[in-house]
Amino acid sequence: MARHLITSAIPYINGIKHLGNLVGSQLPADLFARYQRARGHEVMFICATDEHGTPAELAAAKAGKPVAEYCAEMHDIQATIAKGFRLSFDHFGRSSSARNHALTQYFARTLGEQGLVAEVTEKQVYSVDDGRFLPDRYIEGTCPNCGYDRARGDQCENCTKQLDPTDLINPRSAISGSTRLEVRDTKHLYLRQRSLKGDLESWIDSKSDWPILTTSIAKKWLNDGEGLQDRGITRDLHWGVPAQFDGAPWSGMEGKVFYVWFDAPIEYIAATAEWADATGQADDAWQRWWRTDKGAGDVTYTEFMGKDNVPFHTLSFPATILGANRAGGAQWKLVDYIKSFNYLNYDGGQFSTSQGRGVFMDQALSILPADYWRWWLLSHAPESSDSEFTWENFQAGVNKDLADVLGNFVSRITKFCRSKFGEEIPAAGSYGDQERALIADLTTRIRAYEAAMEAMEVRKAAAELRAIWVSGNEYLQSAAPWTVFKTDPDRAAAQTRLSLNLVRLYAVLSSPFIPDASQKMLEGMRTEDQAWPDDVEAALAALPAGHAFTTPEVLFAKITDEEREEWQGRFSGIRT
Ligand code: B3M
Ligand code: ZN
Repeated sequence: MARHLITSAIPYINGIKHLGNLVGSQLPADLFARYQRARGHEVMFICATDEHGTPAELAAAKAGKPVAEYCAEMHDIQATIAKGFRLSFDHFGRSSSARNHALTQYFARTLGEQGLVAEVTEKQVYSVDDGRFLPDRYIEGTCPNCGYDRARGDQCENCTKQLDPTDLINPRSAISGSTRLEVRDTKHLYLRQRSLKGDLESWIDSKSDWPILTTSIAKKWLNDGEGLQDRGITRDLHWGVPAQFDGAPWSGMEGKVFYVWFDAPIEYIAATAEWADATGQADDAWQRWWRTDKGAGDVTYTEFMGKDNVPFHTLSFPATILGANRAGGAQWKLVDYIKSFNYLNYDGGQFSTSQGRGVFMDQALSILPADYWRWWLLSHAPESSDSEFTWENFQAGVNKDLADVLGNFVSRITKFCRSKFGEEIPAAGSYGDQERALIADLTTRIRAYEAAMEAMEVRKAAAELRAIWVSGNEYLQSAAPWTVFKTDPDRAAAQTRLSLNLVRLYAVLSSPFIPDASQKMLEGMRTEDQAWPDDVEAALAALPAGHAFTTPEVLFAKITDEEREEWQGRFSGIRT
């Protein structure tokens, strides 16, 4: 039994995620976690909400709520939606947890003790009336380029020009509107990543099996232009992990917090500690996943994320780990494999949270069950390039693969058996050449499916699974027990016995993609036997003659043209 630590990028707290976010990290991570569990391995699957930083503060202010209250509410909402999509996290944590505060401060202090943290004084805009420094995007004013009067300190939304806050004409605070702004000195902590460049480079070079998308982004940031830069890891914000603790090798950080991208990946570790706390276990329970000096040496750690998150996971977070490991005490686990994704587009444009464009996770579940979305999204995952969601394509994929192929197979064979032999596996007859050919074909395909799943080739795995469903359908079509029954009922019984066993086999193989339908198939077959088909012939004898079943309800309803048109219209606009 192997041990798999699996993390999905942790979604920002400010708002409900869209389907593009879902397919870029949480959903493929869930697929992999479910697959590894189905193969009998020990899995720790972790996700959380990313609750710090300016976007969280701004969203809370917009909602008119204290930020802690806003985050608690949004966390519950995201957790409920994740359950709706059957995301099987062992724990869905919160980056604002006490565990993450403690671990973030621990890492910063340890890095400091290794001489890897520097104090840097910078100039930043201070709002006298707000009593705080303003991050660039908290400053608004008139764009010097186009005259737009609500340009932000980092960029003008109207003409897209990148700006410095000092470029703005008539600058004002986006929080209060106050124009009493001053440029003041402020001190921040910097992680000296440049002195970790050698370690990072040899570590990345040792990962010859990583996807090109992952390594190309990592190398670009490592070597482009001036190369890897030291990085500010504190901010002048109120909400976050305070940059202060006992025995710190620096002072003057009062009122400052760590930068959200410093504490967010540490939350992968902290969420595992939160899991141990929530399940009443001691520290070794989570440390055996994360500390190689505490038994994590045999853990395989895989991270899932969208391509925009790759630099933080190939450089920043590993720099934190490599630097802390230099201290020689606790030895933290580095990631073994990073699976990254391109973008999913929506109907001729981009999904956009800020513009409310596309289908959001709660909306998706309000019109169709999770399996429909899971199947379509995973079978169209944006792996080698960006991919696109269109309603036509969605309708076609669901109707063809789920309704016509899988759903039809299950319904046809169970109904046929009920009408001719009753609701139990028929005993008569034996298998011939056609069945042996099917078993050989399925064996080849199942091994290919396993290989694609192990390699996290999501689309390929979906294609193999679909081919496995098609094989059964084609067998049933050509065996035609409904015709054979008229002349040779025993032969028809053998064909039916095999086909009903295929239903159980499909339930087992399909469960990482469509867990609810798989459950229905198992319930229909009245079995809890979810053994993986290492030996296909044996797997097709799992339900013995005489075993009773219940003809299941329709597994997948087809999407009609009227529904498609209605949804297309409903989701063409902007969510408000
Ligand atoms: N919250 C960005 C995102 O949701 C960020 C990921 C953090 S992973 C540690 O895409
Ligand atoms: Zn402008």
